[in-house]
Amino acid sequence: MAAWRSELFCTAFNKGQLPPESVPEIVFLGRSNVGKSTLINALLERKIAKVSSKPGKTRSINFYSVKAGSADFYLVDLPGYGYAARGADERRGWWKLINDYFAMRTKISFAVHLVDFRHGPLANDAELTEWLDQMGMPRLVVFTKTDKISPGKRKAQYNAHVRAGIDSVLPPFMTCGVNDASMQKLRDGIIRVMQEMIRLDEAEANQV
Ligand SMILES: Nc1nc2c(ncn2[C@@H]2O[C@H](COP(=O)(O)OP(=O)(O)OP(=O)(O)O)[C@@H](O)[C@H]2O)c(=O)[nH]1
Ligand SMILES: [Mg+2]
Repeated sequence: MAAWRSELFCTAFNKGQLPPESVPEIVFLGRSNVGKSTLINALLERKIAKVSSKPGKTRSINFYSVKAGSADFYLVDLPGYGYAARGADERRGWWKLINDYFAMRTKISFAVHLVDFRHGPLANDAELTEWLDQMGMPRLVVFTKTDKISPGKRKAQYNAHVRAGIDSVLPPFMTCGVNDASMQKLRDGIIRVMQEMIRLDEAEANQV
């Protein structure tokens, strides 16, 4: 598989700042502090997205343009949801930004939904899942922070999460954003899902 070349393409704090649509957009979503920006840095092998131990670090929609061989796409880092310390106004602002983004864009390929491996999907993850389902948005589930569970317990934990019911276009990936052993598998998975989405879109377009 070709190496990924990337740059920060655009930072949007409101819908007026979103870039023109061009290549497929792969959107990273998940609770605040789950590790979205860390995972993007690991995938891109650069410290390009800002990371913090305090929830609520990413406040804008950040578009990273990626070239992987002949494939061009954006990885889109969204602010996390469920950050309790935010006031009601800020939470409303968050929903507005995210809603505007999903409502306005026609090139969103699929969502990468990050879930903390220690807890599995929580109530607001279920809310997000339902919201994505209502939009018919495909979802790839990625577990983060797997290093926080001892290696001997990981398999049982994985099976327990899957048994509890996880809907994902591929079996959920296990990742640790601070160690890139798991990243090549995820890079390959992301490209595979994106190509499948392009194939489905083309098949649909040919039917009409
Ligand atoms: N041990 C461990 N720590 C991680 C992992 N991924 C992220 N972290 C840590 O978790 C914290 C939050 O990471 P971020 O990447 O900023 O999380 P985020 O989801 O982008 O957060 P928001 O921007 O607030 O939505 C940081 O202290 C990271 O170093 C992981 O796989 N393992
Ligand atoms: Mg972030």
